Formats: sequence, C-alpha cells, structure tokens
Amino acid sequence: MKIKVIINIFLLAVMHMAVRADDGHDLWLRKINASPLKVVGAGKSQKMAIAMEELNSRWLGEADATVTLTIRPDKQIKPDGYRLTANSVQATTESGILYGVYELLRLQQTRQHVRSRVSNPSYQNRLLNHWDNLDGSVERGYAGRSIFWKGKDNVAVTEADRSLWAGYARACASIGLNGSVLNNVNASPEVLSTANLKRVKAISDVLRPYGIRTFLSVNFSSPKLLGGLKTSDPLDPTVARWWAGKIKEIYTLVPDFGGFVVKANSEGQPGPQDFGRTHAEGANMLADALKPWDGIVMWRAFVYSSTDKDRARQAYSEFMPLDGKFRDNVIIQVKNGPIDFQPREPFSPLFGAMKKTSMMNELQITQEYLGHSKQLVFLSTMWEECLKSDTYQEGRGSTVARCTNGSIFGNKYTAIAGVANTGLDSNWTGHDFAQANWYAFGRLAWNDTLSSAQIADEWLRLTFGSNDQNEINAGKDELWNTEFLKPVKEMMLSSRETAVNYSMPLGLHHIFAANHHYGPGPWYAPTGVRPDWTPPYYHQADTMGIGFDRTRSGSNAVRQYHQPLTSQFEDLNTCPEIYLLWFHHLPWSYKMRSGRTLWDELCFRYDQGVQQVREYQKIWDKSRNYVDQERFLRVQSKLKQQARDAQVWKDGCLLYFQQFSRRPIPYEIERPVYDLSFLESVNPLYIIRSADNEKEIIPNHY
Ligand code: GCW
Repeated sequence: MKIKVIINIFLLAVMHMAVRADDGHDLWLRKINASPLKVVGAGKSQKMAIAMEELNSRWLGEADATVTLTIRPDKQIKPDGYRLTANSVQATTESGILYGVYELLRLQQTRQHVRSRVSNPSYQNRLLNHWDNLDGSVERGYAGRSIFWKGKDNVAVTEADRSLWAGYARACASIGLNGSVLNNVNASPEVLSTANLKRVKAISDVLRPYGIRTFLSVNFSSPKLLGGLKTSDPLDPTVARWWAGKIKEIYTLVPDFGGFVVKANSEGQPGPQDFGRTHAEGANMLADALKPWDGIVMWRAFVYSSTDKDRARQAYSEFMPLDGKFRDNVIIQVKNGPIDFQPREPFSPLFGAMKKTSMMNELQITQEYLGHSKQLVFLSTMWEECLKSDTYQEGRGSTVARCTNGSIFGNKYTAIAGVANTGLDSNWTGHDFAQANWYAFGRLAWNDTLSSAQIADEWLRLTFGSNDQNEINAGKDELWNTEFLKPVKEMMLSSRETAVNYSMPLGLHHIFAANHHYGPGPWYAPTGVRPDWTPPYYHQADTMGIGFDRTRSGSNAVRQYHQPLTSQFEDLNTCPEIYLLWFHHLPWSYKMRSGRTLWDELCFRYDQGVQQVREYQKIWDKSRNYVDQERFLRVQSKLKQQARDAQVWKDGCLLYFQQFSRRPIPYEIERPVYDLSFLESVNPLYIIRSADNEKEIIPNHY
C-alpha cells in the first residue's frame, strides 16, 4: 500500500516536471525547437538582422524551406504593412518585414493555415503609454517598478537596462506595436532635462531596431518650471521659442522621435487655461514647434471640474466647441468611456462627434479599476465592445474604430494608445493572465476588427501550448484542446463580465474605495472631499432607488449621443440593461426584463459574479497537468484572492445598498459572510503604501 502511494507521488512529480517551470518572462515568445531554413534577401541592417534571428530561432514551417524577404514599393501595402505567403514576406519598409515575419511565425505556432494576403495596420501609431515616474514608481502600476526609470541619481544606462528594454521592444514588435510614451502623463518637467533626455536617447536606440518610436509626456509648465521663464503662456513668443529649442535638442538626440502626450488642465496639471487660453491654443503652439520635425501632439480630453453636476458630460462640453481649431498634427486622445476606465461605460460621445479633428482612443491595459494584477480579467472583450460600438455619427456603421482609424474622416494621422501594465516583475505584468491584455491591445491596435475569441486562442496557444512534435503526434494535442484550451479560453472570455457582475453590474460605476480603486467603497463620502471623488455622487442610492439620471429630466448627458442612441438610451424600453443605472435613476421595485425587481436583479448579478469566480477556480485546478508548476500555483493563488475579493464586493455593496432598498436579499442567494461595519472599517487598509511608494500591498485577508 505504502509503495503504491510512493509510486503515485513519484509519477505525479514526474508529470509536473515534464511541464518545465516557467517564470513567464518570455511571454508569448517562449523558446521553441525550430526547424532549419534558408532566408534570402535579408540585407544587413539591425532590423533585418532581428527578422533573420526570429526566423532562425522560431521557424516551425517545412524544414529547410527557403523564405524570401523583399522590400519594394507597392500601393496596396502601407508603411508598416506586409504581403505574406507561406514562405515569403514582402513590404515597403523594413518594419513591414519585421511585422510580417512575426505574423508568419505566429500563424505557424498557432497551427493556422498561411493564406497569401496583404495586412495593413488599422492605426499608424500603436502606442503604449507608460505612467512611469522618473523616480521609478509607476502610477497605477501593479507589476513592480518602472522598466525605464530608476531615480535621479541613477540615470546611467547599464547593460542590464539595455537587455530589458530589448526584451520589451521585441514583445511589443511581435504584436505590431510601434511606439512607447516613456513617462507618466502626470509629467515631471524634469523629463526634459538634458540628463534625462540622454537616457531617453539610450532607450530609443534600443527600441528603434524593433520599429518602436519614442514619445514623451510633457508638463505644460515646463518653460517656467524647467526653463526658468517667467511664464508658460502658449501665446508668449519666448515660451514658443523655448519649446522650439527643447524640441530641437530632442530630435538631435532622437532623430525619429514621435512627439508629445499632454495632460493639461486636468486633475491639477497645468495647462493653457491657466493663462486664459484654450486647449486648442495650447496644443497648437506645441504642434507648430513639432511640425518641422514631423512630430505629433496627443492632447488628452480627460478633463472635469469639481463644480459640474455630471462629470460624464464635461469632456464633450469642453472640446466640442473647439472642433476644427486644432492643427492637423494634433490628435485628441479620448478615454474609451466618458468617465474613467470603469469596468463598463458606454463609449465616449466625443468619438465621431468632432468631425474636423483627429481623435484617438485611450484604453487602459493596467487594471486600475479591474482588480489590479490580482484578478484575472481579460480586457479584450471590453475593448472590442468599445471599438465596435456604433456612434451613428456618419450613419449606421460609424463605429468608434472607424471614427478613429481614418476610414471615415480620412485623418492625416491616426493612433490608438493603451496605458501599459508592465513593470520589473519577472513576468512583466504581475498576473500571468495580465500578459494577455498587453497582447490583446497590440493585436487590436493592428487589426481593430479582430475578435477577442481569436486573440485569446492565439495567446493561450503561444503562452501555454506545446510545440513538441512528439507530443502532438502522440495525440496529446487533442487532449490539450479539450481539457485546457477550451475551458480556459471560455474563462478568459467571460472574465470581464464576471468582474462587472461582482463589482458594478447594470451600469453602476465608480463605487470604488478611495484612492487605490481596488475594493468596494460605495459608502465613502467624508466631509470636505469633492463630491465627484466620492461614490455616492455616481450611484445616487436613496430610499427611492438607485442610478444616475442622465436623461432629459436629469443631467441630459444622453443628448451628447447621436440619434438613434439618444432616444434608445433615454427610453427604458430600449436602454440596454448593461447601461441601465448609468443613464437612469430607478425605483428598487422597477421591473427588469427578467421579471425580477431591480433590487433582486442587483443581488443576482453580484451573486453570479461570485459564483463565476468560484467556477474559474475549478477550471484552473483542472488545468494543473497542462501548466508548469510555477505559473499554475501563481494563478491558483491569485484566483483564491479574487474569490475573496468578489465576496467582499458582493457583501459590501449589497449590505450597503440594502440600507436604502430595505428589502431582503432573495433567499435563493448565498448569504453575506462579512459585516458591513467590518468592511467599512477595513477600507483604508486595503492598501498600505510602502515607504518608497514602490508597491501597493493589499492584505490577503480582509
Ligand atoms: O484614472 C485616473 C487615475 C489617475 C490618472 C488619471 C489620468 C495618470 O486614477 O491615476 O493619472 O486617470 O488618466 O490622467
């Protein structure tokens, strides 16, 4: 008996060792046993050397095949695009070759047939925005410190830095990204100091061979704060001259520099309004200075003031009157929703509305409002929902994607940005499944019509699949498909809806605990804090009901949408239930389409969210034999945390709202396990910032 147990343990151990330990550092580019091949036409540049190296180390096509790389003019192929066959890549630029090579290798590794075809990116600029501070901390970063910055006494560049940046650039290039904004939009003027610009140059020298251009976020008051001028008024000629000089210095160091991102007159950041000037006057001054170098300005529309009654209306109100007043090298950078990267928001009404101005979408890859790097939430479905939303601005089919990718308005410059989730953690993103969000952003930036199902499928195959021909021949592949790929993919695809359910179902939004935005805080409203930074401003719960009235009888934000959306959102019979409490304040007894009351429905949704996470724990535990021990245990432990988090969300929100609804939680639903008073009291403890602000620490037990 004893011997049998020992043998079983031994067999189990061998099985686990067979799936090699993996710290996740190689992302979706894990080492594989490549077949030999011959490459023709590669030339000698650094970029082509990378393309060659990738082919040689990752070729899974026919052994000893000859692959041809050709650069020549072709009207069908845009600068980063390519034409592909099973053994050739043709492009008009070296970057195009590189992207084509990565696609060819991806198709092979995911066992897809290589059709001969042309692929062009949806957006010219496909950018990661790093909210990295010069001191090395990362705003809303949950994967360790910055990969770019280490503090002002530490600007010298090391070999380790270079190799990390090369790994990062390679990962970005492999999914089609072509630009990085290296610092936080809450920008320190110091980023433009000569010492820091030298570091920017070093970074850009590493990024360039991978086709990644460098951009910076700038502080609008830099002329005064860094340059020592008396003012930063954009209409003052000395200010414009200062910027022109700085920009020349940048381009001397970084000849292919991309341009600036600016957060102006937003959340305390300086901007042109400090001098009585408009956003357009501010943006244009920078755009004119960048023009001779072919640089662009991405000017953010994330603005709101404490006095307005509805934060959701403000970006539109402030920017619409400026339509047509921006230079052509200015792009207005708009967050996907009108408030702030919430688990679910309708799309921002600005998309497609400013017809004479280029607009770009800003998505958030880092999970500020979606469980940090603690929770498994695949964001691709959320972005897909936004990109495919019909704005109706130029008739049916005017999706957010088409309003920003140039296909409707023919914009000279197009772009899309994702707020990065990378840090020094060995797996780059903290949660192993958060890598999938980085991957998905790149893939959607390249092709904004891709489905999340395809993206999840690719990512899982690349990240966890086997390329061992023996295993495939032994039929292990079949098993892997049914027992791992299918259930785990379904888990990913439903995970965002799950997070919505356990945190903010039916259109609820911004009911987070203050500051860190991790757990629930619908009760948080201390005196003295501006109302739009407190959850009751957003949920408006009282004994009459719950929800934000944005109809004509409320803030009328609904008017900012194009017909038929205005009517659709306003009419309770047609308003999608996913946006119900976003647009309406409704009585607790309101009858939902399910036949339940609003209160009961809310309870069901919260409960469903909890049940779904419990289900994910089972799915993951069953995948044990298909994942290396290291990643298996890491994800398993994070799912436990997520299950506890979901319970806290459900109990906290339902017990809090129940004070207003004064109705029982339906008896078929699991009872709360926490007390409201306890959850309210631990709220500030969710996060303890360590001395150097390095990382948030969230206790495992509430
Ligand atoms: O979502 C909010 C974040 C801030 C961020 C801001 C912005 C960089 O809480 O941390 O600041 O948005 O997008 O500017």
